[in-house]
Amino acid sequence: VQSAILGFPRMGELRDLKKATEASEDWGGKISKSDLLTEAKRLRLAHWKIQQAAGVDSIPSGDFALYDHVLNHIQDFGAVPPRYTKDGLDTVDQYFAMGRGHQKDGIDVPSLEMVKWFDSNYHYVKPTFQDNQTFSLAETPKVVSDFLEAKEAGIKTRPVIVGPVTFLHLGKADREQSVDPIDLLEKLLPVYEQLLAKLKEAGAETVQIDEPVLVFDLPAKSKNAFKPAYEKFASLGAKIPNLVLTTYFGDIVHNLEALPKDIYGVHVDLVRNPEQLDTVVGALGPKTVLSAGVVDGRNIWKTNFKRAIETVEAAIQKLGKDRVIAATSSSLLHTPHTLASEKKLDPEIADWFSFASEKAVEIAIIAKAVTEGPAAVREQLEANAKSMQARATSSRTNDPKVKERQSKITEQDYKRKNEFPARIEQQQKKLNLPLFPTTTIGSFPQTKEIRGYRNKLTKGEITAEQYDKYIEKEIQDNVKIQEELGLDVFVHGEPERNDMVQFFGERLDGYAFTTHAWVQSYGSRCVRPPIIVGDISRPAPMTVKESKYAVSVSSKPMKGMLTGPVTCLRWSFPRDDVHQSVQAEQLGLALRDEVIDLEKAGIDVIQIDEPALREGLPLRSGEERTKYLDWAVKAFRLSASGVEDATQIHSHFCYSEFQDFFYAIAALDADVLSIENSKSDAKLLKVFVDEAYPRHIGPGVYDIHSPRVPSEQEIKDRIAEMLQHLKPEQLWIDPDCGLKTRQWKETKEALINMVNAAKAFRAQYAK
Ligand code: THG
Ligand code: ZN
Repeated sequence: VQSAILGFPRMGELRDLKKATEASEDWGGKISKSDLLTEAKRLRLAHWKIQQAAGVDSIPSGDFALYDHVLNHIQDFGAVPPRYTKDGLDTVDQYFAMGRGHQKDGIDVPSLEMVKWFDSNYHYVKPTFQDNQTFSLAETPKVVSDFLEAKEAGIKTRPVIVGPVTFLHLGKADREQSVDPIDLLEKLLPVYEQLLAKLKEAGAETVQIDEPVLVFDLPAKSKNAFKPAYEKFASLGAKIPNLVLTTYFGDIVHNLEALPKDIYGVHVDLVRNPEQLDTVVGALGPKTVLSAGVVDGRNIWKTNFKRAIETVEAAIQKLGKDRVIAATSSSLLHTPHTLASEKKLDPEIADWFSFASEKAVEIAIIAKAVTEGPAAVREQLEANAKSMQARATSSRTNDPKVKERQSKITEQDYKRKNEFPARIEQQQKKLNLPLFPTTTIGSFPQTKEIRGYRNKLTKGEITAEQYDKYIEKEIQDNVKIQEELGLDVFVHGEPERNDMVQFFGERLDGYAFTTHAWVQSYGSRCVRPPIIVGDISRPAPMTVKESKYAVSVSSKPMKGMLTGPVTCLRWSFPRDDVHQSVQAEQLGLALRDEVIDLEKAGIDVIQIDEPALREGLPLRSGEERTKYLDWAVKAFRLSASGVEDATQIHSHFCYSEFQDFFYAIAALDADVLSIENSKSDAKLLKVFVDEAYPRHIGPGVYDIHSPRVPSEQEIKDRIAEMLQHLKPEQLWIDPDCGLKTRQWKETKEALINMVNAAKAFRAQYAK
């Protein structure tokens, strides 16, 4: 039985790739383009060597990307929208222009849209097609050159490509185009043929062809596209490498008709959906190999060898040793590079973890155990069983006080004292806000100086008191700026926070946090998810000190800022030994205490952000979704409902697709919702009218993801559009999202225009 890895993290041990891209010509200008490419090459080689040394049989190539692997394909297949094929942009410039926009040398093109990769926290660049789209293979496709690069270094790899149906299904028509991407299949297939032939010629025996869209409920057109595509590939016989059609993040039992029968291999995720094994095996062609994903590519827990081996052996029982591969469940892209960098973890807890480099060793051991028998790896199996046992019985995972409290939750705990109409009256008495109140989403620019101070604190170069004094000064400055801008509801600006989830993880019991465990979120941006290891509770207030200080220096209502329970859960590495609903409930209770403490400290407006609520939605519709929404909404309400009617609860979401989701949003019962809206059609707001949504809403009036300053007129136009759908007394005026990643200059300019626009409408409606 061979072992296989589906993809490896790209950033490197110390986020080397991030540092190199951000320092390269277009970004920072500190290193040249060729330095960047050299560094990328060094990283690829280093990562292949890690997997080779671990004893992995199928090592991926072509999974590397300077920005995003789907973006690589856009270039390799010649699917670059015309606005990026400009003179003066070489292929590297063009690549980054699509990823992050390009504003230089008289060229001004925004980036392509970026969206979440399935239900993960990774974002891919959306393929964007023209009505007259053509495709052509790049002269040196990256997936071919990477394969050859590895070969030259003496490492045999298995190239990874995004499959044709997935590539099209995940794409969209460009603006003002109407093409249905899936209709482009016929045009696209010849380019896949060429690419696969090229890979064969280069010496590739097998290619991993990713078709993860098979885990979705596919529209008939996409589902039916598999047959012609894979029959075409099958007809090419030995002209192309063997193909392993790869799925992950879900089961494929509802799409088995789409599975090609005469394909070399099929990969399924047996960590997420172990129950699909028998059904999938039953649907395989007579010779097809099953790649069994048994090492979790989405989480950091040490693999339970006993369980993984049993799963692989169950497959062998049916198919025989020659027709089974032991693999990671998905690419390891979603896990940090190596546990070896974590010098500060408690050894008891570190023994439970396994990051990408350690998972490479695991999958090789599992394959060896089933190939040669357990005796061949007896020592490793014993050590693993010991770790499993230690974690299962550790007092660190289990807090009876938390469980006791959970057992005492009543229906009343999910409910505010009164319904919205009574609440808003009380709130308005206290807050005395004008029509069209203005506010921001919470964070203000995180300057180099702020990060510098935090670094110094971490390194012990300044004391906690010095740091606190500095933070107070920052808060005071933020308040002063907001006074000058004339905003109505202030925020303290969150200078004391790193990431909105990491910050809370670091302050809660039941969490472990790391120093180097970065995971790519998009492009060069990374997050360091904290790890939920045990029952969660709040040992002490987490945000009260800063908020209280902010209130003391402010003349206007101050909004307290919290990350909601579902987002804390989704953007952490969750436990795999208790259901996520249990973890969300524990977070809900911990945050409830924080909300009540903020209220006691005189914070009259409290925002509980849930930007990750939607991405947690199970990928297929049906019972799973209903169940998820039920516990997710309950966790939020648990956190928010402990306050008096006069305390105003806000929530924020970073997306605007409410169609399949409206009831959940409404069920949160937040007094005010701020949502992303600046890039979408204001028509989307119609759902709030159609459903007679009674509460307040602040659809973002400008896009904060770009440094561009919107004019007052643009914002006015936007507000006017919104007022076609929403009632004036319901409408708040705010930006799309937090301002953390922006510079102060553009932030102030944009907010001045925003406040002026709001004032203009206020004057108009006062008449
Ligand atoms: N936090 C977490 N996940 C997220 C977001 C977040 N997922 C979705 C969205 N927001 C992704 N956006 C970002 C935006 C900025 C950064 C990361 C993800 C970022 N990271 C810093 C970097 O890479 O330089 C490092 C983080 C830090 O400085 O603390 O800027 O907000 N969990
Ligand atoms: Zn947001």
